[in-house]
Amino acid sequence: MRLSLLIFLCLSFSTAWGEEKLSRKTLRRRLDPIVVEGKALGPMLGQSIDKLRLFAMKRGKLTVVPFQIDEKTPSGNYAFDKGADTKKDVDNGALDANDELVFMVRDSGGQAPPKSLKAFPKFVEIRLTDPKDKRVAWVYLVAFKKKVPALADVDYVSIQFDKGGFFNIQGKDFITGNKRSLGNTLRSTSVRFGESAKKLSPNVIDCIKTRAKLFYFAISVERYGTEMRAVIGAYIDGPIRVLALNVVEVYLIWGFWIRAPNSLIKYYDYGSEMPTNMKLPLNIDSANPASVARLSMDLSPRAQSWRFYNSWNLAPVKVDGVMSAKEKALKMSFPKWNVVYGAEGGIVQRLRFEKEEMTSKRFCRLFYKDALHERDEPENEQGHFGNAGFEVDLSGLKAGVYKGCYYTYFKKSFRYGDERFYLDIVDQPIKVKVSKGF
Ligand SMILES: [Ca+2]
Ligand SMILES: [Ca+2]
Ligand SMILES: [Ca+2]
Ligand SMILES: [Ca+2]
Repeated sequence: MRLSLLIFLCLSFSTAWGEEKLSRKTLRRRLDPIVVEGKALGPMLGQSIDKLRLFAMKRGKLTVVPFQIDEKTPSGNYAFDKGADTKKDVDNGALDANDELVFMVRDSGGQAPPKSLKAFPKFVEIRLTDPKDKRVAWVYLVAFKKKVPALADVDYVSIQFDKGGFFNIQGKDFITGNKRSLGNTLRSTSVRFGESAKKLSPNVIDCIKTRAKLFYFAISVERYGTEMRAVIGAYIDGPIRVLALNVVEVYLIWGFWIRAPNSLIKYYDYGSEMPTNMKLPLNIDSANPASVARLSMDLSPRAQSWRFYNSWNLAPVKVDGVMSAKEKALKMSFPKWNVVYGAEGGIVQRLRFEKEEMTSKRFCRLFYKDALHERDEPENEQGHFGNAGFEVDLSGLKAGVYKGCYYTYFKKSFRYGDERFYLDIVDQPIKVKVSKGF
């Protein structure tokens, strides 16, 4: 009798403890944005977006956390509400299958006990799991009928345009802009680190550089960033991300333009993602020399005592405007990622394609030059200064659409190895599971 009572006590104790353990937030990741398509949010479909709020358990209390819902039109374009070429969804502000719920993983919390959810008219539970270590966290999307709680007072990232059409993007650790690059949103010309506009480092970059050397019917065509048209057509500026429609065109030859239809720039508080659909209007020769496109970031000599390293060259080399023996001996294979960093901060860059063979062709490689005396127009500060990026071999590509994405992450107080937190965003995407509320 006494024994069975003891066993009973043990069992009930372990169950209670088990539940408690289960419901705690264990997820450690902080940087990742979470994007959930409407179609995964079943019971919330058709609800008015105005009346939705996202909650997380914080210190034992369900608290409103920052989120945004980006609507998409039936044809799959974002419903940009600002700028020149705005679009509207057709369902009068309701959540539907192709709209997107977006929030930051850091705002998640523990699992809410059922009694704390009783007051919610309608909700779904969203569980987040890190695929690497199985750590978990939760948020709750709630649809209200009448009394809707206030939104969280947080704006992680914002975009400001000035009269000339130039813009600045402010994230957590940085401000970037294209002030010195007329009419080309791809060519950022400024990166400054700091938490507020008042306390910023000097601008550490010269500019982002794009180059294409193509062979078409054995005619060599060279194109520089200045011959591109890239403008922000329309945009969404929410608390979690800025989405801008990037209209990119590169004049090729004989009236042909390489167009990048529906290309976007997504800015989060840690940096940018630039998914680009490159539409080649014609077949490119499989010639020797190769047709190559280059994308790189040239630093400014103001970036003093900065270093470069990457996925194939883990020992940092000195950025000082001179190619050292170590720099000349860098392994030039196409990098999984590149890092430049110094006292002001660090910048991680990645270029990935939907089809991996795009980066495994013969002339795909690292681009790296640290040679201040060698001009590399167009530029604001003469010469290559830790100019690091990617060269993609376009030889033999057939006409068609090629999908890729260019990622740039900015971090102040960057320490060697910090890139690992950013690489997980794409390499180890957080798993999302939505369950119906009772
Ligand atoms: Ca929609
Ligand atoms: Ca909608
Ligand atoms: Ca050097
Ligand atoms: Ca330069």
